[in-house]
Amino acid sequence: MAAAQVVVATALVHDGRVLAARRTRPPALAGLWELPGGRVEAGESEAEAVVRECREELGTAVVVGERIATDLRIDAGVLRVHTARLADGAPQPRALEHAGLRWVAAGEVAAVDWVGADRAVVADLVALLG
Ligand code: DCM
Repeated sequence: MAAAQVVVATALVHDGRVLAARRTRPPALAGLWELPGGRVEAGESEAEAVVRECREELGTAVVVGERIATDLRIDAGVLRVHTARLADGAPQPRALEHAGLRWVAAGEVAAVDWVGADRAVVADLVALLG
């Protein structure tokens, strides 16, 4: 049996806030907020996937940090969260995938309407933001 598909999510931190992106699809997830990311492609490391997804979806260059939280089972496979910081360029919602972006402070993380998997990471994000 093939290994589970890995999906990376990016906890992109800047000035003490983490970036949340509002999904436009699929209908079940539209309007909910996520940590930007996507599927790791063949031959790609998780860190490389984080860099590529941030470039494609946000138009920004990032430096990847450590992995946080535990692996989360999702329909698509397994979700792994990596921290990152901005290297260059302000994030913009470039892809059709995101309707908006917001920078979320520690005290606001729990109140965000996260997609289900990302909701499980709330405590880790609060700890990360200090
Ligand atoms: N996904 C998620 N949380 C994220 C990023 C992705 O639950 N932070 C899920 C949504 C999709 C799958 O992973 O089911 C693939 O993501 P995408 O549709 O963005 O490629």
